[in-house]
Amino acid sequence: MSMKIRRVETTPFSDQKPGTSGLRKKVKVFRQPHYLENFVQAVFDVRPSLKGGVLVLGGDGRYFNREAIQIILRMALANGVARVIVGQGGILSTPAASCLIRKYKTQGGLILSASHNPGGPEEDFGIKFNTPNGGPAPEKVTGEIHERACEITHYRIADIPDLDLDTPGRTTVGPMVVAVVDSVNDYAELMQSLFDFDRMQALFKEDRFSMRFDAMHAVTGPYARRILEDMLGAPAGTVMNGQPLEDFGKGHPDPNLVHAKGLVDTLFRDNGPDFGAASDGDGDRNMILGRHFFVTPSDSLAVLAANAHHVPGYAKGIRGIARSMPTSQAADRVAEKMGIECFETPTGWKYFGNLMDAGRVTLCGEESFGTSSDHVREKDGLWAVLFWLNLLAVRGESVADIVRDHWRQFGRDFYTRHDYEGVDAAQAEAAMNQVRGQLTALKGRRFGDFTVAQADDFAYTDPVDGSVAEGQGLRVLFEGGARLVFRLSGTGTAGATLRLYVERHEADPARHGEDTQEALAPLIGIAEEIAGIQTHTGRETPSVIT
Ligand code: G16
Repeated sequence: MSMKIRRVETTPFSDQKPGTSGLRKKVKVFRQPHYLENFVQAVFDVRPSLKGGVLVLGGDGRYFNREAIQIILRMALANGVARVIVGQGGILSTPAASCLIRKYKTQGGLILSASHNPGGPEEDFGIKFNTPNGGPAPEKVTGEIHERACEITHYRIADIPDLDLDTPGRTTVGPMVVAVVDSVNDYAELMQSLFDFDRMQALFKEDRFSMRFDAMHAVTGPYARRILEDMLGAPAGTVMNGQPLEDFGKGHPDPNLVHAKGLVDTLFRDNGPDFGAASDGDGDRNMILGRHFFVTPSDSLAVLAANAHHVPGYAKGIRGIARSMPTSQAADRVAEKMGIECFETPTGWKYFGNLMDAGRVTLCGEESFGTSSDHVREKDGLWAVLFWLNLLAVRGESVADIVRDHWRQFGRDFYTRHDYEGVDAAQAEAAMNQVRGQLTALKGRRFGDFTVAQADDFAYTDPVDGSVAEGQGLRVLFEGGARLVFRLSGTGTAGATLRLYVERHEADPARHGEDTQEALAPLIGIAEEIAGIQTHTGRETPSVIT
């Protein structure tokens, strides 16, 4: 193959700062000349180990995925990468990419996704670099990438024709090997090593049990079909919307009560399936439903931790649990009872990496529909679904009964998140500033039954490397453990998204059946009193309530 390497002059873009999870922008932004190339070159520049090393490459199949992969392959060649492992058809779920990066001891990976954000020519695209531990690059590395992108003057790219991404096998391009691998195999093998596939198979043989998995036309379709239907014997049709589409069928691939409404309706009808689950654009999020029952992600983490001994991969015990700050304190109660460490980190999976690498935590979770363990260094949607399935097979109880039983033991942490999406950035900032301005004065103040014990701007010192992350969300902590958290999302691509997180613990089992919004209504009222979100934004209701 003829091959010419070009050095292309370029100028920096001012907006290439990775957010909560990589660089996410509109497709139009990514398609500007040099835009993707600048960012990718910045990664190669700050990660010299990629020269002569191995890179994992794949994405969630959204619009521009294939084109971006071809560009990155040409740049990998020009930058001296020895081998690139690419998912067939350019497809790799985020957890599957993490699995490959670790399993083949590579120098890292580039994952192309804007996660739960919609896809299509007018919608979103994203790219992030994961380090050799398989996890999203920590703040220090994303900072270096950003700095480099701000001073870039040229990038290197090879002139070669597009490579075939659809046929598994190895191709040699000049000095570089491109290995196109089955997107599912290695990941499915890892799942087999953690879960009791025999018991789950037996569950599907019972006529009494049925399940629906909504892949939302996103990346988990092929993974869920292979594992649930082919390997575990779930009937065909168990996986809904299983064909990955470039625009996710015009849907919003975010597994929550609003965007996975079809699945929710199916589970909430009479005689619906016993178990329902969904995953997002890139396969790292999960939503868990029982018949007539929604499991909050915070509760899910706590239930999985308390039941880990039922699952082969965790039967020997779990070392510790970590949760993001806005995630409810349900998991803390489990950790306390088990006598293991529990960590509270800022929002963003990258903050769990050090704790897992140091062997201090086994399970991690976030309120934003993310749960996983140290089997990879990403959150893992299908893993969480299989964990639940394994649990259902062992305990022989319904999802609702398992959760209610958990509440009886630990009390219930009523929890909700109110999102105000696409609001004007200045208005969102005004609401945040209103809270920030009161932080010192709030301490000791009474609002009805609630007295403020502490109010602060959350900062985190990583216990492993001592790095500090500041400005991670405004917390109002009440006596007795109730909390309000105000935060601006770091994953949006248009305007600002303001998130309000509300929680309170209820020990009395007689009150566990209350409606969440009603149980939290007094606190929601206090939040408005403190932040004036609706006054500042002119919105009467949140865009999404989970
Ligand atoms: C990303 C991060 C998560 C984070 C979530 C929400 O998820 O990986 O750690 O909790 O965004 O973040 P924010 O509240 O800043 O929007 P994903 O699934 O989009 O990669």
